[in-house]
Amino acid sequence: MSGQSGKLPPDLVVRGVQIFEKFLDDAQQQALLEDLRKVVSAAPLFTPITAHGKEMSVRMTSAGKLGWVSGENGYRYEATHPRGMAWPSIPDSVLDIWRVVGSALREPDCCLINFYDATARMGLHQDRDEANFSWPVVSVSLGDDALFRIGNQTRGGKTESIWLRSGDVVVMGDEARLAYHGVDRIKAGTSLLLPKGGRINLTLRVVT
Ligand SMILES: O=C(O)CCC(=O)C(=O)O
Repeated sequence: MSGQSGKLPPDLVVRGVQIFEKFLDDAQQQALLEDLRKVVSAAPLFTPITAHGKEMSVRMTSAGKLGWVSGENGYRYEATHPRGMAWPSIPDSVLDIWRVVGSALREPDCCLINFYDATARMGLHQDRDEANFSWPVVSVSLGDDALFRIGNQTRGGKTESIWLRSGDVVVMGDEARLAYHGVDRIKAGTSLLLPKGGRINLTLRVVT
């Protein structure tokens, strides 16, 4: 079964990863940002700690039934924020994106919100803490440009990189669902969306 609706053709496909360029126009990005501000005020950003005890350079929080957390007990989904409260609901403006490029059959359980300042990055990894890889992962970029690296289904080998810009949406499904991916760098000052600069990435996943 493929969770993808497959209705809208992507602008670019790199190793099976679909890229919808400027999927969100400026007004939609601004509206999304307003919704995310409410999420972050209810569930503040925190600095995750890796399984090796190091601070990650991104700050993060989540919306949805489950949120992604990390620490010495490993990487996992939890029903509550590290401070104990339930995660806020995923805003409709976010779910609308999922319904068009992800799946109309089921909603995501988790919307992970990553905030990158100009020095933050994310190492190459697979998204594999979910139960069923037939559902796609959908990711949304807001703010400064990010150099996004796409690898293979297994660690190592050649990789390809593309710049993701504010309003771009990426879908990793089917053969690309378990592709290694990461963010090598943020190009500061490339977007005016976030008043203090930086980049927000939303990652939508079906977890259970
Ligand atoms: O920031 C991005 O574009 C990718 C984020 C990501 O890979 C993740 O949260 O697992």
